[in-house]
Amino acid sequence: MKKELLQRYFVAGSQNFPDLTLAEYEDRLAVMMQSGITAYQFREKNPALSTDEKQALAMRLREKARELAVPFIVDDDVALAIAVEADGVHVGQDDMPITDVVTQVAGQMIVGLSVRNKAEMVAAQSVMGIDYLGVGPVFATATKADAATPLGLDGLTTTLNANTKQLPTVAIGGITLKDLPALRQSGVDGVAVISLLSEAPDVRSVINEMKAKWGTL
Ligand code: 3NM
Repeated sequence: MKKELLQRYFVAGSQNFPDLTLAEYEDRLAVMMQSGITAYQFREKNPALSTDEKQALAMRLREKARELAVPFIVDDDVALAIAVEADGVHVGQDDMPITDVVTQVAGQMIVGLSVRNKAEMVAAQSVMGIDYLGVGPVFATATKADAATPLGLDGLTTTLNANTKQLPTVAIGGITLKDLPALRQSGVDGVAVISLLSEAPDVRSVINEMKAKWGTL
């Protein structure tokens, strides 16, 4: 996996765009994919969608992502990731066990795992087949109801220091534009965000700011 794809990783479902119709949400995502997000994670948690509607949405977004050459990663659902021929799947510590995930799909698609602290980072080092690690929440976030205690920048550094295999890493949780220089300095390969982009009045300009603040790699 190219670690550059973690630079501007947009995570979202239609629940993060309560003011948009589903069609408008799909159009907004397409704009983001054209404007420089480097990966998209399908994290659909809208209770109004049936299982079939969710799969159909995943399929449409997957096709759009393919057309625009943006990696399409499915959150917490290996079966859906396989069904829509996703580029990857991402799981948290409380989702399907990472060992089961790598058994099913490692080598065929990107495998991402969330780690919330140093102990989880240490444990992740002994699992073969993980392609990247999400680390967070770095800052307090209102977007994920059950997010763990924020690491802060010091906690992030401590956690990254335990990444002895030097797997690619992406920071997540409460990230805003002003945090980017410090996060770049921490050594993470990129930032995963929801509200920074889902609540942006002008997504193109925020993505351009993200590019400018991260610099060219
Ligand atoms: N996962 P925002 S924090 C989806 O810590 C998610 O694993 C987290 O949203 C984790 O950028 C989070 O709006 C929410 O804070 C990120």
